[in-house]
Amino acid sequence: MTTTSPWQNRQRSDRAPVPLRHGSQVSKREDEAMQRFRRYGLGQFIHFGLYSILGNEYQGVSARDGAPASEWIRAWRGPSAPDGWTAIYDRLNEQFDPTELDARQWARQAKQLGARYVIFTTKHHDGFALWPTAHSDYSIANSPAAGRDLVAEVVDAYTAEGIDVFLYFSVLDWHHPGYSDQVPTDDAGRAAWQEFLSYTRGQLLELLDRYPAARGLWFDGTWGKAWIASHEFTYELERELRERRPGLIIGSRFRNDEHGARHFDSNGALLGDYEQGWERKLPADHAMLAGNDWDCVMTIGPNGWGWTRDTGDDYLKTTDDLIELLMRCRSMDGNLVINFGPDGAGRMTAHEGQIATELGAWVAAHAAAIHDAGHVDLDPTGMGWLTGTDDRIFLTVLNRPVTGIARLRFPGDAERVPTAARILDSGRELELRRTDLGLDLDDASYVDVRIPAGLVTERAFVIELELGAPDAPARRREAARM
Ligand code: H79
Repeated sequence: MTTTSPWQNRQRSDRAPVPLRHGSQVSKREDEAMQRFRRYGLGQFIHFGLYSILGNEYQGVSARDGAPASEWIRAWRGPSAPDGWTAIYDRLNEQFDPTELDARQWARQAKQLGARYVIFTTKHHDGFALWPTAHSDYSIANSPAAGRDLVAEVVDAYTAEGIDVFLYFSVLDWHHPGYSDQVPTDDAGRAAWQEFLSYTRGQLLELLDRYPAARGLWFDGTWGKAWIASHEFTYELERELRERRPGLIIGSRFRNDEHGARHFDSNGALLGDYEQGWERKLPADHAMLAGNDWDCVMTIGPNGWGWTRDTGDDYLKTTDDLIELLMRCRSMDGNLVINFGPDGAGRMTAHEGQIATELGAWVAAHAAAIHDAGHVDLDPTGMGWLTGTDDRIFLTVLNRPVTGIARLRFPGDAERVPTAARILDSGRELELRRTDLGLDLDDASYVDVRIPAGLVTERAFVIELELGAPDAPARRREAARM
């Protein structure tokens, strides 16, 4: 078996398909749950767990030089790591008590942000379950917060706000004695691994049974060699999860085929309902997605998903950065999921609060261009990102042309062309001309929209173009530039 890069098998349509026992189980879904997924547009990720107590430091010493990320602080190594560090970390359950955590407040903030789904860390790599699982002692039931169930609190509060819930679940587990990165080589190792698989299956079924309102699963930590070798088990488990919860949405990070092909099977078919490989990165263009559903999960700071007490000189993405990312995702039919990392008490940070307010205001004013609008098959404009519906095109202007003219190129035989233009949030009408510039050798026509010189906006603005049948042939080049 070889371990392949997630992207290696993408769109391998030029080859004759090979027979697979554990290939993809699904083709593109059109059911109500997936239709909802396609209209989310914006989501919120929440990373909360034992690591949130620390904020990427311990007793005033920063883990910055020794740990890969704040939520990876258990893996702190090197000179700055405290003596006996992993044992110290593993006992953090004894301090876990998020007394300020009010999931209803989180959900109200997420609503303000304009998020339509939330992905919540039920169990991260450290193995600590935020619900009182029957399958392990390492859970909230064994902490000062015993009696609480954070998964239930989040599912209930967000569902009440009309925000769908996806459960993040890490297969990689630093606490369970049976977890291994390597394929077991002796009987004891195999028995321990089987034990781990049955624990994982138990927790996943338990999550589905306890939280029937949860819509989907967002998997992580599935790159270990032993998990990759367990393709028969994971194939059967996917079947079981789907049977248990019809309509459940499962990400492509869950499993691999018998050749070790992850995300996409050896024939290029997506291994799940949506592409789950876009972690802190974005597709180069819409074409490479081949019509697959996807989301992009993004941190506000640099890599690091749990709370960070001292962000130092880290660059924190601004509202404008996030508007750009959001509209770029929507222009390629994807959802942008912005990560929030509350502190150990359960409080969101001030910067996150600011993003929720500012981005939320922008999203509310431009909702028509975001949730129901998707990819538009027109040339990129360089001015920003295009989204659209059957009868509207939206141009989110991030780079405002100094000419004062926003120009879009349409095929000459387009049956629907812009017939009216306005600024989306204010409704202000804009002058629009369709011209035949003769700028190139094809029969394209160009639509010029005048951006009023007096238009002053604090952030990106959106030009809404109404589509209709062309009422007259495009004007000749004499009419160019109004
Ligand atoms: O939960 C967040 C991350 O903790 C998690 N996914 C997001 C949503 C994540 N964990 N690992 N990764 C993402 C990428 C894996 C990086 C690895 Fe490594 C490279 C694992 C082993 C080699 C970085 C370097 C971590 C340890 C060494």
